[in-house]
Amino acid sequence: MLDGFPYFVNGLGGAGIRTFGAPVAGSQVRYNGDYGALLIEADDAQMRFQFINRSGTLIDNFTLEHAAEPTQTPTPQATVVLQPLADAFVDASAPTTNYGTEALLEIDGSPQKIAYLRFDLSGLTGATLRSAQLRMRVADSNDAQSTSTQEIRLTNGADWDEASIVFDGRPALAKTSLGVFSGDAQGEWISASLSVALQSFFGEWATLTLDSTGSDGLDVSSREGSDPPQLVLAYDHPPAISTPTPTATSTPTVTPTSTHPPEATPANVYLPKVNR
Ligand SMILES: [Ca+2]
Ligand SMILES: [Ca+2]
Repeated sequence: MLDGFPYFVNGLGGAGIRTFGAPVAGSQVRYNGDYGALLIEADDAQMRFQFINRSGTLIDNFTLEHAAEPTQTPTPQATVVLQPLADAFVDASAPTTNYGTEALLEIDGSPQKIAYLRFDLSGLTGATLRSAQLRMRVADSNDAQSTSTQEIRLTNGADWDEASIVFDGRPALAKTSLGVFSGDAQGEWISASLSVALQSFFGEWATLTLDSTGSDGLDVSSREGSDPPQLVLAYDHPPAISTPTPTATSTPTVTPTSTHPPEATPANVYLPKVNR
């Protein structure tokens, strides 16, 4: 062992075995009883050195342990509840009428009624979304509940205006569904789990749309109503501390140097006795 580094000098693979000279300072083990070889096995956790002679006897071994992983600061988690910046529905049976200030959002398949809800996700740049839920309160009015399924889709947040959006010229719906509402009851809060694909809009505005192919319409409170919709997001902040690099001493060092000239038959083996 020299300056904290283990050195292995293995000369027992050549011609005749020589006698020892004076041990080098720091030497721990030496062996010249037979020929042999150094077996090195390594995995993520350690590197193990074993000198084994021709008869299979383990003469000495040494193990380098991987330095312990630095403790990482737990990623802080947070939950935010967002209400829509804007919401409106459009109605195929009144294709030029704007419903941006109504107290209700109506979703139906016949006639087709589609709701648009804009959320501001600009404060979530760099965060990692863990879960997302859209919560809405079914209206108390007659037949507000629905036995149909409503698809929740994600689209660009900026290309419509609450005060002017109408069925004709409405923004196109995304093909992929983020989640669904189904089986709701009049006057109750309903909740739908959304795909974390919503994260793709972190840092900007996002629009959630609700549409249905069923014929039992759903009426929920809009942001102008008594119980505005809620988007509940659980997310991780970016890690505050990066992982430190391992120290230099964690690197295994094996230096097969020999004090003997090349033409001489090597004979001395110095094997550390650490961690036996
Ligand atoms: Ca509105
Ligand atoms: Ca209904």
